[in-house]
Amino acid sequence: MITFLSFPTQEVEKSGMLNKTKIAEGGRKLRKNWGSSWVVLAGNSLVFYKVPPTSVPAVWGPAGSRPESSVDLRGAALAHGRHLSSRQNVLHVRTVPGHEFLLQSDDETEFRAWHRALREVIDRLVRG
Ligand code: I3S
Repeated sequence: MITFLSFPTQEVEKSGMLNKTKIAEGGRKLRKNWGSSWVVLAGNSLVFYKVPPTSVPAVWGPAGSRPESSVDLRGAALAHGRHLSSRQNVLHVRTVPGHEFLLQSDDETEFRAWHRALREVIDRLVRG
């Protein structure tokens, strides 16, 4: 619920837990550091939260909805990341400023759903 409050005017296309690691920042390669995030795909952004909204204690209030980071998907490239990791079900996203990250799910159905949702949003953003 808190997540939805963060996107009052944008439809949430998809949200869920994914494993994530950043592999490049502004074109500069980074060492992998896999961790799990609650990921929300809405508008032209992919937004990362430390925890899913249901596990945020109510006492935290609005601070609980503060994202860890977000990514502008306009002009981004999306590909399967099989050549970049030994893990199964990895997606590779590269943004226009040269930030790159991998998203991974052990659940193949969930992986396919993320792949489809991201592809649709990125293609729609290209069409304008
Ligand atoms: O592509 P790499 O660099 O072989 O990825 C692995 C390493 O980053 C490794 O860390 P150290 O080099 O600090 O030991 C990670 O623990 C692995 O998870 C990385 O590989 P996968 O295949 O899980 O993305």
